[in-house]
Amino acid sequence: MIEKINKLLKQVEEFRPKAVAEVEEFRVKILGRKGELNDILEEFKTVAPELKREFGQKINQLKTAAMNKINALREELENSGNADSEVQIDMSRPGSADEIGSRHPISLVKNEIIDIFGRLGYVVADGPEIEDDWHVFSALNFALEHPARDMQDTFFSEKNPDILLRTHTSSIQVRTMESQKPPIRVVCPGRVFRNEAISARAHCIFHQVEGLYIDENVSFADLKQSILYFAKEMFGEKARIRMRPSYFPFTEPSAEVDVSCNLCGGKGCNVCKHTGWLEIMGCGMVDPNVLEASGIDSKKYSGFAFGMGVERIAMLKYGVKDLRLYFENDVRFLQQFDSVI
Ligand code: 2NM
Repeated sequence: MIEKINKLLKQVEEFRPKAVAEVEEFRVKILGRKGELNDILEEFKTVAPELKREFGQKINQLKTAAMNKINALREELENSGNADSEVQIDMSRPGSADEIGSRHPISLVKNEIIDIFGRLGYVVADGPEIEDDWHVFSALNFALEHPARDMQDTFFSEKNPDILLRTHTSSIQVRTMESQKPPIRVVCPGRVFRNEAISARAHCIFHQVEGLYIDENVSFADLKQSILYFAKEMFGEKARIRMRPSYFPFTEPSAEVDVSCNLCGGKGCNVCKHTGWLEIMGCGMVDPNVLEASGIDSKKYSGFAFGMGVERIAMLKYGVKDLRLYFENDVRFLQQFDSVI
């Protein structure tokens, strides 16, 4: 034990640190809770009574020497100024990697939708989130008593009932039709707002991408093939689609589009509720009333439109079960969608 103490005394004596951090490391090694001194004190308990005095003095000598040395070195190094401490940076130490963020899955899927339609010649159009009744409802053939105009479904301005938060991005398409001549080929991504209770499947703010194509002789066959192209690009070459008749105020005829379930390949599973199909969007031929309301000659031109919820597409693509994950921004969720785009 005496030998061990002498060895440590020698170490204390010869200790020549370059930086304050080394002093602290040394202090922990000698005087720390799990340090050398405590080991010795533990051993001291078993020393014969007649040797306790001598050993005790030796231990105190070590403790005092270590504390004095450490305090002196600390002061010396701290006072030695910046110029010196800069020289003492260890340039050979590996750097710490920067943490790089990742794109939000909603942005990834939104951008992918835009890219797919971009390859078909669609350009992005933008518009305001705070809209007026005309661009959200009236120009889109919504009857005055249509339930979507209800306070229960739409956020209206308290001061002016003509001002509201858009409930779909079709309002951008109305603005496009008002300001451009056909041919028109636009995709309209954006946030939309609905007065709904929040649950695993619904949120009062969500993201949509809607598309609009207007030209001479645009047919339902063009619509169907465009949507099939989209489904294959988004869900894989094996994807098939089916269309079910539906109703929207702004399209006639209208359809709901299903894609074959990419998880079970159409055999039936929990996600597709054993139907083999997943609903991905609504679409239809733009109602002539809508074209005329925006100043487009419905005798000369026809067009199709479609709309989809980005959260829904992202849930189906990534197998996310609860919509709320997209809004909570828990990095453990978000980091699973690593990307450099
Ligand atoms: C959908 C479904 C069907 C749509 C229609 C229009 C417009 F402005 F051209 F009339 N924009 N978007 C449309 C059609 C949207 O979403 C489910």
